[in-house]
Amino acid sequence: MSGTKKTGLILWLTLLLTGAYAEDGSRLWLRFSEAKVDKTLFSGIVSKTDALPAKEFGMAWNEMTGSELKRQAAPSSKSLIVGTVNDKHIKQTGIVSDLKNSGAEGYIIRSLKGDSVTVVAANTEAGLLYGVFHLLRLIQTEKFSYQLNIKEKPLYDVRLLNHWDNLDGTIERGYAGHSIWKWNELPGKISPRYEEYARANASVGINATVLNNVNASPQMLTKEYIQKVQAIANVLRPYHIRVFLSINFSSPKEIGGLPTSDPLDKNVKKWWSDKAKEIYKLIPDFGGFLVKANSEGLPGPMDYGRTHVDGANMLADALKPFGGIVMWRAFVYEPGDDRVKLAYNEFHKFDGMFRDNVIIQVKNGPIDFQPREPFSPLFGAMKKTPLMPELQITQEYLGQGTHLVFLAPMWQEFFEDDTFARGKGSFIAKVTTGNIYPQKFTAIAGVANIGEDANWCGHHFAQANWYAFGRLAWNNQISSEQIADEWITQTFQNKNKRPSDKNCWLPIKKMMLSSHETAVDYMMPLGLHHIFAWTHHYGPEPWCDIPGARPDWLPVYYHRADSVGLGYNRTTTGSNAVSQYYTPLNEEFNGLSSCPEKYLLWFHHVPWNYRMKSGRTLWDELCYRYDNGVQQVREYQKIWDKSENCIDAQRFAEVQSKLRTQSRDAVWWKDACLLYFQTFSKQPIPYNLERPVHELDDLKKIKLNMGHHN
Ligand code: BDP
Repeated sequence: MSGTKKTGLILWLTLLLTGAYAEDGSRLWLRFSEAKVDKTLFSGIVSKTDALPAKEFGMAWNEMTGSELKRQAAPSSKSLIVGTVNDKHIKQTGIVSDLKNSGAEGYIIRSLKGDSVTVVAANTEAGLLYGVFHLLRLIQTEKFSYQLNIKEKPLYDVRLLNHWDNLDGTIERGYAGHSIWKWNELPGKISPRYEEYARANASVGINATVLNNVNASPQMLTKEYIQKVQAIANVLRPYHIRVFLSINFSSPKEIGGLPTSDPLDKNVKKWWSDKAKEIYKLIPDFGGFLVKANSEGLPGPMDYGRTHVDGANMLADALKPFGGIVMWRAFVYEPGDDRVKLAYNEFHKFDGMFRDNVIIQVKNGPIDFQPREPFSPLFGAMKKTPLMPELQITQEYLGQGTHLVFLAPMWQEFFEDDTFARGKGSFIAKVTTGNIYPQKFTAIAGVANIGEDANWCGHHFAQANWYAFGRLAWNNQISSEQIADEWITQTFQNKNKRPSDKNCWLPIKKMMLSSHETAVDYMMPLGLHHIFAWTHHYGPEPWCDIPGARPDWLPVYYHRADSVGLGYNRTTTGSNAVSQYYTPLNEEFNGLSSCPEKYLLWFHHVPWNYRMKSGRTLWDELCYRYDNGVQQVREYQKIWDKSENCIDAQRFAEVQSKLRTQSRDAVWWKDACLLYFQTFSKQPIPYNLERPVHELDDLKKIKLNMGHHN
């Protein structure tokens, strides 16, 4: 090796070991070099040398301590033992019988009495990998001890990301740059990011991914692309991440040369069976298909007079011999009746008619990832059909790549909602994990917010939403507060700022935990929804009413403001969407005074002078909510600026700048909505509140050029 090369290597190693990386957010929450770890915590590791979990631990240990964790043939005092039930050292610990009900992904982390030995044990290597990442998290957050006794297994079987990535590298509703999947380079060239992606997902328990957009190109299933998918699957496999694909229902016609894609046509069936065979030959652990059919103009079985059942079952039959599943989306709505009711009406009648390898993927709310929605009434309504929640990690309707909005509290609210499907206590958390009606398998999806930006997610705090999704998919009972704590400590800690430094992290945690409610306040409080600007869904456009456009894509359809009041009457005297919920929830939503105020304008058309619980009129309350949203964002700016000495310069500056935009946007939202609704209420904004700083006419002229179709 030449002298300069050697110096280069040494420099590189020093940088690696001292943790002097650029603080661009690329290391996500896996910043092991920043953890403060006593080198003598473990004396060595007892594990199979070629096992990935042990390797991952070893790498992290190197980063944390700057030294190698030596391998031991047999445990001694302070050893770390990492192994499956087949390893002799695990057998000797007596843990094996405790792993009986841990399944393929569960694990135990236990300190053995006496000589401070720590054991990570599981039935399979997948379980072991999750166990190792749990142990690392404990060390990173300074929660490790020699008195551990942890037993975990995931609540959902399939915990998957849905990438809405197109084959040309663009991402539908993506705000972090282009796609990380480099289709034009694959399969020859493998980006190093694929493995980093796999590691990050495994570290939070995500075990599956759909690589392409639900608005799927038929190209995806060509031989050429399946080979590219195979190359990605090969990188993800060691991290126990299975690959799925979104498919276009017209594929047999588009790329198969058939005259039809009718699901009952025997040539069409054969085409799909052959296609499945072709895929599984290259990707033996391929997960299956995600399908958006007869939705927003996409093809589907109804084009041939067939039903969703016909379409889903045909695909299920093709995948069945290989163990694949079909995730069939319930996101369907045709212009006509109240959009809120459509998915329920279309799907609940099919209960019990799907094959046992079909699962219906349902968005958390009945419309479309609005800042706040009541849960979709399909949850709990389908008793004999597995359902999986679809959450949106990418912030399409929540400030996109710019606003700081931590989504865990919103998802927690969803999991805690009671469907009353089998009486009180039928929470979504239970319904969707097969604890109310048995489900052969369970799953949960999150629409990814990942792109090729250095920090992966566009906004540094958007990483917390990826992290939170993984943690909740593992266990939907973890509190938002715990998730925020874990994430902040791992993501922002540095050698000088310890997790115990409350002054640094507490205000940031408070900011995160209130940030969703804040966004709801400055965008759409009290049950307002879908008053976004046409196409891009970033800013406000409550006045938007384009002649000839689909009414259910227009804000005026949703808010129904008039001289009497505001909101959509979905009670028994209106569209009667309330009737899709079980008693007593339907009655609670139906009553003006019993309806939770956070959903008031979702279910009721409310007079401007209606008295709210605060004693204010609806109009005044609306003004207060918008104003509160603005004030809160300003508080966040203060919190952030005060934490300057806790955060590295680069991430500090980047978040600071985004908060400034968010603060201006909040005022934009408030002024736009209040000035517009004021043209109906004809009442003054309460005089103790800040005055608008915009003219309504100017706001109406804003046209952001952000693209997109609806
Ligand atoms: C909406 C998005 C649109 C998606 C659609 C879907 O605006 O881009 O294609 O949902 O989920 O949220 O299919």
